[in-house]
Amino acid sequence: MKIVQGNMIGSGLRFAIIASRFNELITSKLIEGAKDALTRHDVRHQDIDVYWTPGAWEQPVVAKELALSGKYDAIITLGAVIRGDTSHHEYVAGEAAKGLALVGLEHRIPVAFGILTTDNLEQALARSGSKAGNKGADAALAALETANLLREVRKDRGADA
Ligand code: INI
Repeated sequence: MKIVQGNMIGSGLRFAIIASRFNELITSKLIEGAKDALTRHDVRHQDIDVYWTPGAWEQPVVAKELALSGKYDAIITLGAVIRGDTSHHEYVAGEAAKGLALVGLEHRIPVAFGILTTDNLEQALARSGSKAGNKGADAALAALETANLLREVRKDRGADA
C-alpha cells in the first residue's frame, strides 16, 4: 500500500496571499495568521507576497494572473463575506469560490480558500484569531501541504515539478 502526503516543510516555497480590503478588520487578522503559520514552517518572509483586492469578488482574476506568472508554489486567498440585508453577499461568495476553484484547476496550483462566509461580524471575529482559531492560518497550512503533495504526485508521474 502506498500512502502519499504532502509534508509541512515550507523552506524554498513561495506564496502569494490575496486579501480583500472589504472587512479589513477581519482580513488583516487573517493575513497575520497566514504569515505566522507560514514562517513557523520555515517559509522565508521574502517568499511571501501580499496582494490587496477591493473585495472577494475581485480575487479570482488576480489569482489567475498570479498563477500565470509562475512565481508562486501556492496562492492563499483571504477574505470575509458577511451576510447583509440583501442577497448581494451570496453572489460575491459564490462567484469568488467558483472562480478561485477554476484557477486552481486550470493552472494546476493550490489555491487555498480562506474566505470566511459568516452570518455576522461576531462569527467572523471568532474565526480570525479568537475562539474558533484563525482560518487564515488554516488556509496557509492547507496551501503549504498541497504544494508539497503536488510535488510528490508530479515526481511519481515523472512530470516536471
Ligand atoms: N466583498 C467582500 O469581500 N465581502 C463582503 O461581505 C461583501 N459584501 O457583502 O458586499 C463584498 N462586496 C464587495 C465585492 O467583493 C466587490 O468588491 C464589489 O461588488 C465591486 O466589484
